[in-house]
Amino acid sequence: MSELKTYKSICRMCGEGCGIEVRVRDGKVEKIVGNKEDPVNCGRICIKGSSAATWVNLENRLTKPLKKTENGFVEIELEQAMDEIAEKLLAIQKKYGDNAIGVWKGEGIGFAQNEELARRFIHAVGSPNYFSNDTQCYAGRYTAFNLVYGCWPQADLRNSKLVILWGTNPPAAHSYWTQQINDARDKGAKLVVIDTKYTEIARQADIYVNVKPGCDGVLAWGVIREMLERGVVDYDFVEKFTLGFDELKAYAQTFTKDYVAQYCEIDGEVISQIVDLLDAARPHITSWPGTGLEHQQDGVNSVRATTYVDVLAGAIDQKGGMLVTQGMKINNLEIYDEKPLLDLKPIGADTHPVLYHMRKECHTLELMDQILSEKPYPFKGLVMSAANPALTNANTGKVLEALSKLELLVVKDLFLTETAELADYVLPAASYLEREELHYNAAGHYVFLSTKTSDKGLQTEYELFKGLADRMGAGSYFPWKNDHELNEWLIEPSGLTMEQLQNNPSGVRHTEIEYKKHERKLAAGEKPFNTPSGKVEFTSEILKQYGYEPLGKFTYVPDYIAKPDAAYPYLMMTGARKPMFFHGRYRNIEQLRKAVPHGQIEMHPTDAAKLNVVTGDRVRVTSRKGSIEIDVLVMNEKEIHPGSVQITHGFKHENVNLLTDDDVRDPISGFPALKSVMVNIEKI
Ligand SMILES: Nc1nc2c(c(=O)[nH]1)N[C@H]1C(S)=C(S)[C@@H](COP(=O)(O)OP(=O)(O)OC[C@H]3O[C@@H](n4cnc5c(=O)[nH]c(N)nc54)[C@H](O)[C@@H]3O)O[C@H]1N2
Ligand SMILES: Nc1nc2c(c(=O)[nH]1)N[C@H]1C(S)=C(S)[C@@H](COP(=O)(O)OP(=O)(O)OC[C@H]3O[C@@H](n4cnc5c(=O)[nH]c(N)nc54)[C@H](O)[C@@H]3O)O[C@H]1N2
Ligand code: SF4
Ligand SMILES: [Mo]
Repeated sequence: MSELKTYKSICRMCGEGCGIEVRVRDGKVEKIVGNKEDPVNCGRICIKGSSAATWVNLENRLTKPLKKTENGFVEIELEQAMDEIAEKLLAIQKKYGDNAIGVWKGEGIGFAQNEELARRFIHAVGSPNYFSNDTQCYAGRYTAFNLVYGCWPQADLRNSKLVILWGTNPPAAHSYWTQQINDARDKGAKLVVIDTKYTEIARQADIYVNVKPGCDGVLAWGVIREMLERGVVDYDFVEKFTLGFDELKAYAQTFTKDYVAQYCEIDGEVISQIVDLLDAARPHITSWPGTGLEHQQDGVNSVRATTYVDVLAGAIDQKGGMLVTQGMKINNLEIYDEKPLLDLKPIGADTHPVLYHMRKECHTLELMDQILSEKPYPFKGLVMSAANPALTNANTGKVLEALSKLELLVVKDLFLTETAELADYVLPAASYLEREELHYNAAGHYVFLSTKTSDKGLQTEYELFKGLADRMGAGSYFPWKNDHELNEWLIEPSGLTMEQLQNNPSGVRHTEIEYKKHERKLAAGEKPFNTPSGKVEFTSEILKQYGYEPLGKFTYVPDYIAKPDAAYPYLMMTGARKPMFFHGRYRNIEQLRKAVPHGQIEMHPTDAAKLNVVTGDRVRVTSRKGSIEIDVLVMNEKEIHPGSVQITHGFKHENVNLLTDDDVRDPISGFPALKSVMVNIEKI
């Protein structure tokens, strides 16, 4: 008799955290459907979510640790692999210094406890070098938001009356947001989309603005100027709760409609139309900047300028506005207070001090340079989990050279990825369906405990870090016997119990949502916002402290405008999301790969005519960093600017990161400008 069990859990095929129902037959995941009781996705899941049943059961899933020998990889036992890795890490520290090793957490395990475990581990063994995918993702926006509001806010989309999307395409990237935006629109909300491509969401917008890449800051300042002129400003909020309004007013003067229209190559009237919508909807306004802004040289300041629009409209911490997050009270795994290790020079903390100040994030691009130059100190050993930088980090050529130079590279993954191929040891990972973990939905204040739905006997993230720490003399930092004990300890301060979470797999609300907390705090004599001044900071005290311009000016003009190069006449954007893939992932799921089997370069019909190519033809794309061959996809006239092209990353044979620059960066976050790369294109 076969046995069927069903579990309610949380999907982690991407970072959205949709509720799922997992059907497990005889210990094997058989089918995944949406959990209708989940308050976030309300039962709907995407193609990646349902494909997980195929993904975790793929034939070539890693099950045994691999060790690289002269004859290639050989399988070894886990205990032996862990013993040898720990011994080598200690030997490197002894020979080169405690900071010669580091840890790198990728998107595959997300944020929350897995990120914190990696941070805890590396500090516990005496090195400050924690790296992650977040030096190309999220941390730029996190920095911008925190400089202004002192938190990473949440857009209360469902209750919003106006949604403004800056360089983000939810139907591809954030599926349940699309549902929430649709719910709001059913109640009359308006939608503005600002994007360099006529995306799925742009097609639905009341106003679509086709802005020139990297120029969103200019448009936002144009909107700010008009809001000030027309008095579309919550003066009461501005007066009580903001810092730097006079500087903002003075600077905005430059951004007349004509100036903005010319700079952004748009119709200036659109600014008045946006301000009309802002006026009608305020304060129930949500806006969201995506990677379209973050992956530009003016990323942090462009995002800051978009937040100024929300602040002036009075949307901060309003129902249907930008909510100031109240996280769940949990125990902190990080040990930065006890062991800051700043004297050991966290990599990138000197070149990008604001990022380090805000995020305690070392810089992966700086790491590559440091491995190669050994300056200011040698870096020799890296433990990486759930990342595939050979496909995802800017300037792949340098990534391959640097990672190959390490004395020890350990990669933990479900599959033998392009990065794992470079490793000295590869550790098979338990997937999210094979471990117990806490998940949070920040906008709704929900917490979920995901379940171990099946057990392949593979190592979890906690077991990796505990196992290494035990062997390296830092076991006291990992006293919990297993993931369950760890989770129990984590939630202790919340007042919730594991039983409560287990009995409510569709989520528990940890705190009621409170709006306008700044008013209560002001009355109680507390700091209304978690910034140095306690106010919303148009002019940032932290930036001032580090010698940057305090106001979010459009200071960092993209290279393609400031320093054009005739040898590379096309402007390439990269990384526009496809619903069936996730960065380097899921090309190994046949039904998804079939939908888009190869990478493609998307271009305007005019450019295609100039190059004498049609869809399916092959071209060579060359940048200052490298060259790839790729198929052409000619877009509709309206879909993309003439002169601009787009390539999605994550394809092994058409790896666009062979072309991206690692040295064209946002000066505050140090993020690479992945969405404006100058290239040449030739037919082959
Ligand atoms: N299916 C799928 N979903 C994902 C991911 C995935 O790989 N696949 N990745 C996840 C991750 S880690 C992240 S960080 C998020 C990212 O989420 P998003 O940032 O929403 O990603 P995209 O949907 O690619 O949206 C970026 C948009 O920016 C536009 N753009 C490019 N340059 C500019 C510019 O200068 N200005 C403006 N206004 N627009 C510009 C592009 O045309 C594109 O439509 O997605 C997450 N969701
Ligand atoms: N050109 C260009 N490059 C980009 C971007 C872009 O827009 N343009 N976007 C950037 C962004 S926003 C991001 S976030 C990064 C993401 O870059 P990465 O962090 O490299 O993300 P993935 O390619 O998804 O790789 C995740 C790996 O984790 C593995 N994995 C999945 N689940 C688990 C697990 O439970 N445990 C372990 N140990 N492994 C697991 C997967 O098999 C996969 O190999 O890419 C960036 N790269
Ligand atoms: S959007 Fe898709 S992949 Fe992401 S959590 Fe939801 S179902 Fe899973
Ligand atoms: Mo990301």
